[in-house]
Amino acid sequence: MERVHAVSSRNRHRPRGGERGELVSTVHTRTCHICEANCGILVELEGAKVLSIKGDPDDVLSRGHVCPKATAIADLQDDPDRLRTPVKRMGDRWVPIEWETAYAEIAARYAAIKTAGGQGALYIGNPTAHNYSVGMQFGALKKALATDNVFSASTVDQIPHQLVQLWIYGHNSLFPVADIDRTRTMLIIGGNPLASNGSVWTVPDVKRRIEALQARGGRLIVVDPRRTETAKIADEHHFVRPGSDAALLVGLLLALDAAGAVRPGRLLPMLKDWDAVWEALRRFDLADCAAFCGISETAFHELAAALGDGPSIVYGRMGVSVAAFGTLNHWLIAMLNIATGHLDAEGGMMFSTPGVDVVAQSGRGSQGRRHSRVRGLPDVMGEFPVVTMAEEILTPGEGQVRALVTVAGNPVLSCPDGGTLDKALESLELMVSVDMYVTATTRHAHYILPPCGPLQKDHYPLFLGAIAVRNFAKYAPALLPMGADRSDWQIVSELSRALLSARGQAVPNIMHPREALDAMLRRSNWGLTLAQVEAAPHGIDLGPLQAGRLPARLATPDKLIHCAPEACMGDLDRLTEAMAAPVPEGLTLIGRRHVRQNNSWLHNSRRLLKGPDRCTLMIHPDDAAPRGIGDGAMVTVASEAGEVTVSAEVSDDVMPGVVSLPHGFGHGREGVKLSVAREKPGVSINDLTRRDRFDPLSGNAALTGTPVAVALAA
Ligand SMILES: Nc1nc2c(c(=O)[nH]1)N[C@H]1C(S)=C(S)[C@@H](COP(=O)(O)OP(=O)(O)OC[C@H]3O[C@@H](n4cnc5c(=O)[nH]c(N)nc54)[C@H](O)[C@@H]3O)O[C@H]1N2
Ligand SMILES: Nc1nc2c(c(=O)[nH]1)N[C@H]1C(S)=C(S)[C@@H](COP(=O)(O)OP(=O)(O)OC[C@H]3O[C@@H](n4cnc5c(=O)[nH]c(N)nc54)[C@H](O)[C@@H]3O)O[C@H]1N2
Ligand code: SF4
Ligand SMILES: [Mo]
Repeated sequence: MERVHAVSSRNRHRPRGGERGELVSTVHTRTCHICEANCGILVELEGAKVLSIKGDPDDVLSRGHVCPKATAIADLQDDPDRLRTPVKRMGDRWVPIEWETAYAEIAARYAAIKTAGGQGALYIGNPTAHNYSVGMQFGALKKALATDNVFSASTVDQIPHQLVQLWIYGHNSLFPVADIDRTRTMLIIGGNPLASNGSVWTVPDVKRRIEALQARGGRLIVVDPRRTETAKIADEHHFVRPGSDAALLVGLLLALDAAGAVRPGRLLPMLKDWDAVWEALRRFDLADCAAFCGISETAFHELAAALGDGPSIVYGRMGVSVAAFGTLNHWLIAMLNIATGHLDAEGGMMFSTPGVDVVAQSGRGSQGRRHSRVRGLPDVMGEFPVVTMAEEILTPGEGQVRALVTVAGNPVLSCPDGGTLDKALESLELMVSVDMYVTATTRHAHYILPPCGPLQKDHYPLFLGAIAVRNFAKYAPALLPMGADRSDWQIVSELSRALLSARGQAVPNIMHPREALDAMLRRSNWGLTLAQVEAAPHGIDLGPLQAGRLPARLATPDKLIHCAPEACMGDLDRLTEAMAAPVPEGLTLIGRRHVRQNNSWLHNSRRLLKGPDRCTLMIHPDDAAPRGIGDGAMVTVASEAGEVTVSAEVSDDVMPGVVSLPHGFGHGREGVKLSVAREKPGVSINDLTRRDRFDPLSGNAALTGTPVAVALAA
C-alpha cells in the first residue's frame, strides 16, 4: 500500500482574493463525469458560481487533460432549461408538482395499470454508467416495477463485448484493457478515441499516449470507413466496407497463421478448443476476405506482420460492436489477441486490478433466461434488446407494456427506428422519466423527476475504473450543497419505495451509496477505505496494469478460456453466406461522434454548440457528383425506416459508397424544451436505422451499415 501514502495531497480548497473583502473564490478537485475518460478537473467556484473549469495537472490518470465538454459542466449546472422541480404534464403544459405528490400519483397509477393486466417497463440510459450511486438502486426499482421488461443503452452499445467475455472468460465484466502505454503496435478497428476519448477503455489524454507510442517507434493503425480524427494522426489507415469486419478479422488470423506468427505461448495451457477454432477458420480464404472488406491481400500480410512483431493490441469498438456481426467481431478480436500471445501480457490486452473490483462483486451474467413477448428474442444480462422495445409497447395482447420508466435515457434519439418508438411512447398510459430536461423522449412522460445539477453529486468511477489504462481509485465529493434537490439515487430509491408500498409490499433497507462504496473498496484487491481514497484528491495511482492476472480471474468452471463458443462457431456460416451474397448496390450509412457533443444531451450548451453545423451528411465526391450534390446542398436520406433532410458535406474523408451522419441530433421535435439545442436541432440518424437490423447472437442493434438512398432535396 506504499503508493497510497506517496500520493501528493494538495489543498482541496485554495482560496483566491478575499483581501479587500470581495467574495473568495475557491478551487476544488473533481472528476468530469461526462464520458468514460474520467478526467480530473479543477473547478473554481465563487459561492455557487463556476468561474472556471480546467484540467487537473496532478490527476493521477488524466495528467491535466480535458476536452471542451468539461467546461459545459458549468452550463449544465446553470442551464435555465434544466428542470429544478418535478413536473406533471397536463395536456401540453408542464405543471410543477411536489415530490411526494408525484410519487404517490405515479404509484397509484402504476398499481392500477398492473391490476388491469398491463405491464411495466424500464429503460436505463448511458449517464447512469457514470453515476455509481444510482447504479446501486436499479435492483430495487426492477423489483418495484415487477417486470421482466428491462431495456438499456447497452444493446445499442457494448453488449457484444460482454457476451463474448461471458462465453470465453466466464464473466461478462472481464473487459480486457488496451495497454497503449507499453505496446508497439495498436490496431483500432471501428473506434475514434480522438473524438470519443476512448470507450470501454478509460484512457484520458489518449492523444498524448498515441504520440508517446509513436515517439518510441510504435505504430497506430486504424481501420474505419471514415478517415477519422484518429485515422489522421495514425501511421496507417485503411478504409473498410461497413459491416465487413468479421471477414477482416478472419483474414488477419489467416495471415498470422500463414506467417507462422500464431504464438499463444504461455496462454496455451489455458486454451480450450483452440484447434477447433483454427479448423473452422481455415475453411475461409484470405483472398475472399480481402475482396469482401475492400482491403488488399498485401495489406493483410503487412498488418499480420506488425501484429506478430512485439507487443500488440487489436482493439475494436462501436464500429464493430453495433454491427450485424457484433458478437462474432468481438470473438474474433479476442482470438487475435490470443493468437499473437499478447492477451494478459504487458503492452497487450490486459486485465485490471482497480480500486473496486466490479468483477468479483457482480454476477457472471446470463443470456436466454427469458424471451421477449413479441419477437421471442432472448434477454442478455437480464435485459431485452432495445430493438424490441417499440413492439412491446405497440403490440396488443397479454403482457403489453402500458407503463414505462426511463432513467437518464433518450431512446427516441438513441435507439433504432426512433420514429416508431416516438409513436409508441405517445401511446403509453403512464410514462415517468428521471431526467433534467424535456427531450425528444421525456416530452411523452406524464411525470418528469429531475435530479440535482452535476456539481451537487459525488462521483466514483465504479464501472470505468475497471477498464482504465492504469489501476487507480479516485473519489470526488459534491461541490455544491444539495438544498431541496435530490440525487438520482435518491429519486430512484424513493420511487421504488412508493411503488412497493402502493402494492403493499415490503420496502428493502437501502445502504447509503457512500457506505456501500466503502464496503466495496475494502473488499477489493487493494483493501482501500473510502476515507483513504477521499484523502487523495487527485486520485490514488495503483500502478500500471499487471500481466498474468487472467488465470486467477477466469470465471469459467474449468478455469480455461473457452475459445470456441458454439454460437460464434455457428455464426461463421452466416459470415460465409454474407460473403457469398452480391455486394448490395447503393449507399451505406454510418454514424459519427464529435468531440464537442455527447450522445444526445450536451447540445444545450452554447459554448459547445458554437461553430459550423455539425449535423451534416458526409458524402464522397464520387457519390455526390452523379447525384448533382454540391457541398452544402440539402439532400434527402431515406431508408426503410424513414427519411430525413439534411445538408451535405462533400468530403473524401468518407469512403466511396458510404455516407455518415452523427447521432444525438433531432431536437426539433415538437415540445422539446432545449432552447439552445433547438437553434441547430439537426436530424436524428435513428429515424433511418432499423429495428430489424441487429446482431442475432446478442440482440444488439446494427446501427452501422444501414442501406440508404440519397438524393438532392426537391
Ligand atoms: N445511430 C446511433 N445511435 C446511437 C449511437 C451511435 O453511435 N449511433 N450510440 C449509442 C450509444 S453508444 C449510447 S451509450 C446511446 C445513449 O443512449 P441514451 O442513454 O438513451 O441517450 P443519451 O443521449 O445518452 O441521453 C441521456 C439522457 O439522460 C439525461 N441525463 C444526462 N445526465 C443525467 C443525469 O445525471 N441524470 C439523469 N437522470 N439524466 C441525465 C439527458 O438529459 C438525456 O435525456 O446512444 C446510442 N445510439
Ligand atoms: N465526444 C464524444 N465522446 C463520446 C461520446 C459522444 O457522443 N461524444 N459518446 C460516448 C459513448 S456513449 C461511447 S459508447 C463512446 C464510443 O466511442 P468510439 O467507438 O470510439 O466512438 P465512435 O465515434 O462511435 O467510433 C466508431 C467508429 O467506427 C466507425 N465505423 C462505423 N461503421 C464501421 C464498420 O462497419 N466497421 C469499422 N471498422 N468501423 C466502422 C465510425 O466511422 C467511427 O469512427 O464514445 C463516448 N465518448
Ligand atoms: S474527455 Fe472530456 S468529457 Fe470526457 S471525462 Fe475528459 S473532460 Fe470530461
Ligand atoms: Mo455508449
